[in-house]
Formats: sequence, structure tokens, C-alpha cells
Amino acid sequence: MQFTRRNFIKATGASVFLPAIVGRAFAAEAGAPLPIPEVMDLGKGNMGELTAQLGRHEFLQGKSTQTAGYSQSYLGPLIRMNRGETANVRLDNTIEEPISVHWHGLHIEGYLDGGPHTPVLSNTPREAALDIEQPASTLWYHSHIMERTGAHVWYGLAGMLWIDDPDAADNGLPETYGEDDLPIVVQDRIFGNDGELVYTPRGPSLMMGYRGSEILVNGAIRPEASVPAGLVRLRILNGSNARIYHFGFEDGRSFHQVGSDGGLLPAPAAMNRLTLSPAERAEIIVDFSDGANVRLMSAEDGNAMGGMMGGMGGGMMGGGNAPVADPSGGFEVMSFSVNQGLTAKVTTLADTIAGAPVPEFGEPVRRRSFRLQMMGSMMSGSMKINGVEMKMDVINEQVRQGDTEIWEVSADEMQHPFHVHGTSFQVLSHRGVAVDSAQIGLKDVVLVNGKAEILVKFDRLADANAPYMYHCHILEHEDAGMMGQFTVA
Ligand SMILES: [Cu+2]
Repeated sequence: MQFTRRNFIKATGASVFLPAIVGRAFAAEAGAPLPIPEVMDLGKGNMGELTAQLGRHEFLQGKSTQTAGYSQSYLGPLIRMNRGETANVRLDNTIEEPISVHWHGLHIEGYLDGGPHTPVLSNTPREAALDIEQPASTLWYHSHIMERTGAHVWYGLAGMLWIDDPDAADNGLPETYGEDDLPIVVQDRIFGNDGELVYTPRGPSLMMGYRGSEILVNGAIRPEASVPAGLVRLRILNGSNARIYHFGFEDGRSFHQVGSDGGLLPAPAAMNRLTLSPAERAEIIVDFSDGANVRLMSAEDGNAMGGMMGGMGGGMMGGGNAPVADPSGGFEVMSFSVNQGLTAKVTTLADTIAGAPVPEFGEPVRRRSFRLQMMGSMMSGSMKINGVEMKMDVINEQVRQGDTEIWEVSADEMQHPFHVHGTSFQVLSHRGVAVDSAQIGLKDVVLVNGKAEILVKFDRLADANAPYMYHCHILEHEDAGMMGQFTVA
């Protein structure tokens, strides 16, 4: 099986030789209506079909861009699955290279997880039956092929996945899809003068992770959502390869976080700033009852190799690509316009949230350490965990099913979002300070700055033919080798 870069490049028509810093000879128009993805409902025995395909998509007015997507030109449908049921989906691939469908955040066995050992080969469909036994949550899916994940996701092989719990008590949260319950997939991209996507990670843009100068939400440039004058639930996924967002509304209004990676929080957490690193999710409730239109902004990503680069800004080092700064200092992500013609179905938020998962971790029986390392990668192009880079035929760790462990993850050179397959974990501490899990909920990605301790437990099996992965979710770091494999037996 060939995992060559050339296949994909040839297939998409994109050139690897475009310069990484691209002038903007076109006007990127913001303000198109927020695209609401089609729903693929896999509840109640419905069979879905997800086909990886190349396509063309109009991001820029009058320009057609080569892309990839699952059953559509860019990104994929919003997939919904029910807790307590088996979700059936047929996976196919019409692209000339292997892709995969990794179910990010699903607690399923290794052979179903969609990692690099279980690709969907060209024109070789297969079926997956996924037993859903986890709480209601906002997850996603994306391609996860050795050394190719960054390119695959950049061109569009990603989508959102929502788990619903038909038996959960009514939590009173907004739940009318596309009206007051909105999927928000935030990505940054670079477009060349010809309107094509540019993906050329090397040098600084590989080291810092590949960041873009245009912000897309659900595949549209800084779109506008029309919302009712009440409470609106935004299910935000940072679907970017490398960029960390520090979200906030332009008028400084506060909002409530009600969910994170692994499900709902026990109680709404008030805030006016929200940081999401790549692959993290947050469900937030925003009050639009004052009728005012408002923009969602983000502060620039400052994640950089402070130690080596003397603290140069991440925007400068992220391949030279940063969104145009607003006078307020940050940059615009999208905007909201209040439509008085829409009915506000939810206007109050309860003090506690019914149906939040209750963490069930026993006493830890083992401790493992994972050091995420970049040192030397500028020369070698390879990044490591505990001194070794990812190798498909090496199992780095063996875990016993049902054991609770403490994993100590350290990131000294820059911040890395650490993701673990097959489970949700609890963050115990960060930089030596205890973390209140009720505030942040169950996680499958934690942004590590210094050292974090997480409590993990695996209930599903993964053998050496299809092991689980742990890795940095800056996709250029993952593709450069900052990933490891483990079995659960
Ligand atoms: Cu990293």
C-alpha cells in the first residue's frame, strides 16, 4: 500500500511548490450565511454511507477551489448517533490514496477506531458497526493516515459527530438543529492567488504547526449566523491543523460553557474567554435576547517555541500566516445577527445540567510519562515522544483493560494538544496546580503547557493489528512523528 504524498497532490492538483507566504490578490468576502451541514442520522438502525471524494468548492467569490470531503465537496455531513444503539455506516473512498475515518472521541475498539492501521483503500468499501455506549457529546471524525493526516484534514476530510442520549433527562438546553443548536467548525486556511488551497508545511510552519490567514466556519469565510433573540447553543470544534483560538465576543459579553470533549458539564460555567486548541470541543450557551448583533473574535495564537526562538509571536512564526487583525487587536471568526422573526425557544438556563456524565475512575494502579519532544526536529524533520518517533510496527505501551492509570504528559518547548484514542480522561493537574474536573468536564484532548497529569481508563480492547494512538493534535507534529501506539488487552 502506498502512502505517498504525490498521489494526493496529483489528485487534488495542488502544487507543493507554491511559496508558503502568499500575497492576497483577491478580496475574501465575509458574511455569507453560516452553512448548516446536512444531517446523517444513524439512529434507530439507519445505515449511512460516507464516501471520501475529491471535489470543488467555492470559498472565494468566483473562484473554484479543489478540495476533498466525505460525501460532499468539503468537510462531511453532521453525523448523529444514539447512545444505546449500534450505528451502521458504509465507508468508501474514491480518492487515489488511502484515507481513513477516525471517530475522534468515540469509545470503540481499536479495529473500529479508524486509525492509520485501518485505512479505507480506494474503491474498497467496507462496513462498520459502532456500538454507542457513551454519554451525549459533541465529537468529530477525520482522516488519520500515517504522515498524511495534516494534508487530508486541510483539504477537507473532517466532519462533526454528535451523540444523543434518548434516555437522558431533559436538560433544558437549546436543541433545535440549525436554529438554536448550531455546529461551528472553525478552521484556518491559506489560499493562493489562483484560489487554490496551499499546504506546504516546512521549516517554521512545520515546527510551529501550519496556520492560515483566512478563517472558515463550516467551510465559509467568516460567515454570519441568523439567530433568535434567546439562548443559542454553539457546539464549537477547533478543526484547525495547528491554530489555538482564544474566543470572545466583540462586546465582551459573557457566555456559559455547558459541554466539553466528553459530554456535558455538571453546571454551566460562566466566562467571557474560551481557549480551544486543535481537536478540542466546547458547547457554549450565548444569550442574544438583547437583540444586538455581535461578532465572535479570537486573539492571535501565541503558541511558539519560546525557548528556542526567544519568544517570537506565534503568528509570525506560524508559517508567516495570520488573519488580518481587527482594530480591537484580535481577528474576526464569524458574526451573529439577531432575527426577530425567529422564535426564541429557550430563554433561561438552569443552574445544573441534567445528564452530565459521572466520571467513574478507580484508584490509579500505574503511572506512565510521555515527553513530547521537538528538539533536533528542525534538522531531522522528525518529532518524538519519549525519544522515539512514531513507527507503524512498534507498540510503545501496553495497557490492561479496566486499569486506571495516571499519565504524566510534558511539553517543554511549546504547547502541544495531547490526544488519546479510545476513551475520555480527567485532567488532574496542570503545571502542578490541581484542576477542578467539574469546570472542564471529561476530555480527550488536553493542551499541555509544561506538565499535565491525566487520569485514564480504557474499557475497550485494541490489539497490535489495530492499536490505539496517543499524539499531538497539531497535525504537522503528528505527521512528523509525535505519536505513539498502545494496545489494550
Ligand atoms: Cu505538538
